[in-house]
Amino acid sequence: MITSIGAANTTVFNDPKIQIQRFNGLKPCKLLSVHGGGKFGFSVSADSSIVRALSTSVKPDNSPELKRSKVEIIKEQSNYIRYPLNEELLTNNPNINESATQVIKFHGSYQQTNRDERGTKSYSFMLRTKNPCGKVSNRLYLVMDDLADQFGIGTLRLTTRQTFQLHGVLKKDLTVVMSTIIRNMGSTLGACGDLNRNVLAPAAPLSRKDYLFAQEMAENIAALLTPQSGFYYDMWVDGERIMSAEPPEVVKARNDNSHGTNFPDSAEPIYGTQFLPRKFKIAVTVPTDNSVDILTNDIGVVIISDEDGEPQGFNLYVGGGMGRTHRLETTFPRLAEPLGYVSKEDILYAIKAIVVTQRENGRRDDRKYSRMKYLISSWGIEKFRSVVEQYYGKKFEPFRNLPEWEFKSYLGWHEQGNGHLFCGLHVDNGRVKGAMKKTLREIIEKYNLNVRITPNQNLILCDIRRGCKRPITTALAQGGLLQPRYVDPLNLTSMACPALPLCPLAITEAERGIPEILKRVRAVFEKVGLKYNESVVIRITGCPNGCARPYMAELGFVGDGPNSYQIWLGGTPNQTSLAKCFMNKVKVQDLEKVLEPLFYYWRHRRQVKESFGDFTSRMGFEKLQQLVDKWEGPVATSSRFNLKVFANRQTYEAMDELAKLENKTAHQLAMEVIRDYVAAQQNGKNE
Ligand code: SRM
Ligand code: SF4
Repeated sequence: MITSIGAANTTVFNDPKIQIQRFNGLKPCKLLSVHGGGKFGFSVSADSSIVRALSTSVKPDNSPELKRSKVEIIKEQSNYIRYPLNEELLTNNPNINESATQVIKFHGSYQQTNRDERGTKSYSFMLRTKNPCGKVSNRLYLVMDDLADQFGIGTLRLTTRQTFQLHGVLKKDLTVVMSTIIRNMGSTLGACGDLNRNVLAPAAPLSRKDYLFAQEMAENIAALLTPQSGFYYDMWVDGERIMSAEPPEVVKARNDNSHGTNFPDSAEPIYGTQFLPRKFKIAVTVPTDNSVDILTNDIGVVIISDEDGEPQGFNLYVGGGMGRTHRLETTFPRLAEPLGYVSKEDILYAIKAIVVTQRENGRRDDRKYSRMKYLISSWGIEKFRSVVEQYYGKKFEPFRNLPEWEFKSYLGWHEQGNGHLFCGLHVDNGRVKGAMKKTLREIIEKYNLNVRITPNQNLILCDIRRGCKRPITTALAQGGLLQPRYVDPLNLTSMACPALPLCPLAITEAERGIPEILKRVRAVFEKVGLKYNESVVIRITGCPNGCARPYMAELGFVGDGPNSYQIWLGGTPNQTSLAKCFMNKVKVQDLEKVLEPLFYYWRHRRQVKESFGDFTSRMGFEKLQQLVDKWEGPVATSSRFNLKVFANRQTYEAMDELAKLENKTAHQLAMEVIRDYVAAQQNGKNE
């Protein structure tokens, strides 16, 4: 038995108001090491899948204490994420101090300023919810919609991790907004901060065994890794714990300390006082469904079912992540890699073992290198696996074979499989606003619908009775929420992060810039003769942190200066390969100089059904660079024919109104409708 893991001592800090239980949170890792040597707490027997904890004496660890980042000290002195936020909330200042800014993240909020405004800073708070598998109850949706109007900037943001963001909440309103969310069975606990973030799972409300199981697992993993010390409820609802009951297997797995994972007497048995070195991200899915961008997560969990479709266990991937720093090659985006297979009874224990391995070994001195991807990169997967196995108490079985991944958007109308329908709606960059927000609210309220947020910033209306399909479709169209066939295919798969004006890390525009960029890409498509229904996955971020996962896109734009972007190429439509940086500092006004030759040669030199991403990877950057450098415009072809359209006034005005909602001209929209119609007729003929 390893007695020193989790042993607590009490430290009283200078401030008399805080007495802190300080655990050896940073130390127990030193007891563990991998195979061989003198100071190990575990041994792995070669012929057995069982790893046993040993009661051998452990050499004292004399290695010098590593430097710790500022945030580590703030966490340690926060009395489990309370101080100094509790005091800062009581002042009349519009903002909170630096330490409280770090602490409030664990409560699900970021302090921000409006970067469009010059002079005095106007402070506000962004709140982010936690919604495992994107599930949002009817009641919570309506509450969030109201809160956005009453206390926010009048919009809701659907995020790339299936949550809501509410921007623009003033400090004086924080308690009322937080408590309203909590009392309506929502939560922002741990939506930000150094802990497990929202757990992704396919948003489709299909009543298939594997999908239901994936969603249940996402909820259980989220519960397992939810903070336990009560700071959230103390801060916002006077300590009243308003939460759903946890499944007993989750409580059992959390409290289990058979393999030295826990701080046994701590208010945070898994996290201790220091929580994790950095944010931590998990996604669960079923084979083929890569709607969750599985390989970009710290842990990717894939359900493995038997021939009768009965879930049996899970494949685990580890070590994905997107964030990087410009011109610092030691930081990089990384794809998760296979770790192994676990049976369904063991999954929570395996997840805990991985989290604890990162807790104990992830770097805490420099936050740029604290994500688990850097630990795995430096150790290699074999060493990582064997350390995890020590905390898990078993060996992983070999990773099971998986079929190809597909991107599934779930847009449009679908059967749920239980007699009801669901309808996936494309929401440009996840921003729910204006007429569309009003319409959505009316529909969700009138038909009493639950919703799901997708990892692609879209929304799914669930549990719709068949008879309601027609009136809902009409109401949606009137609010500008068009069925996918009426949305430009480029928009359907594109994403942009919020960036300016509120994100403090933004270097340039993303959400506000993308409509114009997509229009220009469409124009380039037309110029080089690409068909309307051909598409590429485009993702834009205002900085290299990669919030809209641009490094998985076929064409990624990553802000690297005012009005300039890096161009990343080589991702695939199913998000399974990592893009590479093709060009730096391309000014936004010069994008066509790069895109025109790339799209022109894709059109003319691609292999049958070759995607843009695969084409750019096959050609190689050297060749592509030559093509861009030598580009003098497309060889004149007769790819554009003039088609004049005349309409009566009523039709024109209706068209114009619809077009404005989509930020287009009436002529552009008319051409799209005609093109769609002709394509559909042609497809019909070919079938
Ligand atoms: Fe992110 C920081 C927005 C998903 C990597 N992200 C931020 C902050 C909070 C800026 C800050 O630290 O002050 C942004 C707030 C902007 C605003 O005004 O709203 C922000 N991130 C977002 C969202 C809203 C983008 C979106 O378009 O939806 C996503 C919210 C997710 C959620 O609901 O939990 C969001 N962020 C992501 C993702 C994608 C994902 O998780 O699948 C990533 C890349 C994956 C990863 O983590 O490796 C991501 N965000 C980052 C990073 C870089 C982390 C790193 O490892 O280096 C930062 C900066 C940081 O943590 O220091 C960051
Ligand atoms: Fe902000 Fe950068 Fe994330 Fe965009 S990618 S939201 S600019 S941190």
